[in-house]
Amino acid sequence: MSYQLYSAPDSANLVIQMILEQLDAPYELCWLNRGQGEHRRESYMKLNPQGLIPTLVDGEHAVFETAAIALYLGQKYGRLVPAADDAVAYSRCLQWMFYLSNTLHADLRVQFYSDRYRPEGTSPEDFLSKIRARVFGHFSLLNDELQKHASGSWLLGEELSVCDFYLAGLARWSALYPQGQAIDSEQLLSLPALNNFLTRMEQFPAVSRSIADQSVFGGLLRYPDPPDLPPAMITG
Ligand SMILES: N[C@@H](CCC(=O)N[C@@H](CS)C(=O)NCC(=O)O)C(=O)O
Repeated sequence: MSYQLYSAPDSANLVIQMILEQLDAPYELCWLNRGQGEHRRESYMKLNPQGLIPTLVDGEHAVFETAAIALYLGQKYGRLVPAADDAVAYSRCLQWMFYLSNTLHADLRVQFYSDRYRPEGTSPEDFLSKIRARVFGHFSLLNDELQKHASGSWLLGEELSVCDFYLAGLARWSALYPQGQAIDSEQLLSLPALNNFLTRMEQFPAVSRSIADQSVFGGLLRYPDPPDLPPAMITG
């Protein structure tokens, strides 16, 4: 039976789609029109009470939060997540998934939707510039971690994991959104291990196929291009 992945173009569902592709798992994309507020409709909020995208439906079971969905799939297939009885390796995976989710992704949401978070009286440019610097700091920390491993390896070391697909998506969006005011690609790619990591991630068919499904006809992870769609379909 196919999983149903509730999605919007170039939204966090992209991470899950890349993982489903890498696992060769059957799925269908259920597109929500963000411009028309379909993610806030009662029927969808029964699946995801936050009204956020993505949600994965597996038969009777619905899971939300990108990191939780990724871990669920990895555990179900016994791939891309270390076995839970290897406590050390599993804790490393959780450590980076939490960091990606509750530090990097959480701050990226402030970058994407800065008007929702900006304190009254603060200049929009100053606020955005501070949050971009914070986000860049998180990527620097991840670059340091990647640099600790042998070249050709991944965030957890030798084994490719769900963390890598999450990091790839976050790096893509950080240099794209908000459009025209995101982190400069050159600055991001000045982090050498991150640049090398993204170059290698772009080679996975799971990555290129999934990004193409977002109506993206140009750059994938490094120097990313936005979907070729009206802005209302791809912004908050
Ligand atoms: N912590 C959530 C964040 C998901 C998220 O930010 N989704 C965005 C799309 S990328 C969204 O639904 N935005 C609509 C909104 O915030 O109103 C997760 O990881 O699932």
